[in-house]
Amino acid sequence: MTPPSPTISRVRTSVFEPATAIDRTFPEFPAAQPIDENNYFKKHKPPPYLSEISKDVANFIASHNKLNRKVVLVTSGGTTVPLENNTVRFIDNFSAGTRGATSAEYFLENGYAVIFLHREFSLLPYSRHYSHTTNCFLDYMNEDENGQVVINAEYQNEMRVVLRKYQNARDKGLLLVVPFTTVHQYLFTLKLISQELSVIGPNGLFYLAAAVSDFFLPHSRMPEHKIQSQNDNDGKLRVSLEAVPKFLSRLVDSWAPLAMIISFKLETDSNILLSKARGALERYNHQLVIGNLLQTRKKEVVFVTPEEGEHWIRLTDEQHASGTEIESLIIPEIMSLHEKWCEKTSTL
Ligand code: PAZ
Repeated sequence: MTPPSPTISRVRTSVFEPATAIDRTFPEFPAAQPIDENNYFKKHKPPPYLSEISKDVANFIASHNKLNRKVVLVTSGGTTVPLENNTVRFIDNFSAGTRGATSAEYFLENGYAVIFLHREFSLLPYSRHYSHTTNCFLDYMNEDENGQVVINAEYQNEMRVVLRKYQNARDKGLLLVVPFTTVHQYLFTLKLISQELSVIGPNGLFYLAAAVSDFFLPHSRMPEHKIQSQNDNDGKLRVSLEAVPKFLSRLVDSWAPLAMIISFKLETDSNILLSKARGALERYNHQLVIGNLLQTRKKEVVFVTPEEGEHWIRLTDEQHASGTEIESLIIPEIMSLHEKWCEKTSTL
C-alpha cells in the first residue's frame, strides 16, 4: 500500500460541533413575487460573463434536444456572500459539492446530459475521486524503472473505470460545467439557465443541491475596499444583511414552468426536517423536496412529494461501509419520477 501523503494532514477542520448547530425553528421567508424579482435583477448588475455562458448553454441544450435527450441542471456547492466589493472577506458555508458532483455522475451514466452549475473549485464529477485532500491524486502514482510516471498497480482497475466514464461524458459532450462563486452570480446564472432549459419543457430537470445563502449584502451597501479594523468607534464590525428573495417560486411559475423541479432541504435538527420539507413543497408548489440532515446526509435522505408523502432512502450499514454512494439509489428513483412527469405533462 502507498503510505499516506506526508503533505496532507489527517486533521479535519470542517468537523462541526452538533451542540452548536444553528436553531432554525423560525418561519421561512416568503416566496419571491414578480416584484421581488424585478427589484433584485434590476438593482444588481448581471455578471459580465453571462452572455458567454448563455451561448454555451443554448448550444448545449439544442444539441441534446435534437437527440431527444433529457437535460438536468445540477447545482452544487455553496454560494459566498462578499462583504466588500474588492473582496477580501466573505461569508461562506460548509458544502464541498459532494452531493452535486456524485449525482451528476449517476445522471450521466443513465443517459442524461448534465449542466453542472457549481461553486468554482468545489468538487467536479469524475475528478472528485482524486482531487480532494483526503484522496490526493499524487498518492496513486509512482515512477517506474524508466522514469515514467505510472498509476500504482492496485489502483489501475478502479481508475480505469472512472477514466472511461469521464472520457465517455467528455467525448459525447454530455457535461457542461458552469461556475459561480457569489450568491449574486448563482442567482443570475440560475435564472439564465432556467429560461434556456424551459425550451425543452418536461425533458428538463432541475436538481438544486447547492447550499445557497439565505442572506446577502446588497451592492448599494457594500464598501468598495477592504473593511478597516477601526471602522466602528467601538472596534466592532456590524453587518446588516438582507434576505435573499426565495426565487424557487419564480422558477416554478415562470422561468421553467414545464420542467420537473427538485429542491433540497438541509437541516441540523431532525425534529424539524420533515415539516420544513413539507412546507417548502407547499410554498413553492414543485414536484419533489429531498430532505437531509447535515449529520447523516451521506447515509439517508427523505423524498417528500405531493402525491406520495414521505419516503426514506437509506444505505444499510454494509452498503455504507463498502463505499456505496447514496446517490446511486437517489438518481434511479428520480429518473422514474421524471419519466412519469414527462408522460403526465405531455398528455396535458
Ligand atoms: O456538498 P455536500 O455534499 O457536502 O452537501 C450537500 C447538501 C447538504 C448541501 C445538499 O444535499 C443540500 O441539502 N442542499 C440544499 C441546502 C439548503 O439550502 O437547504
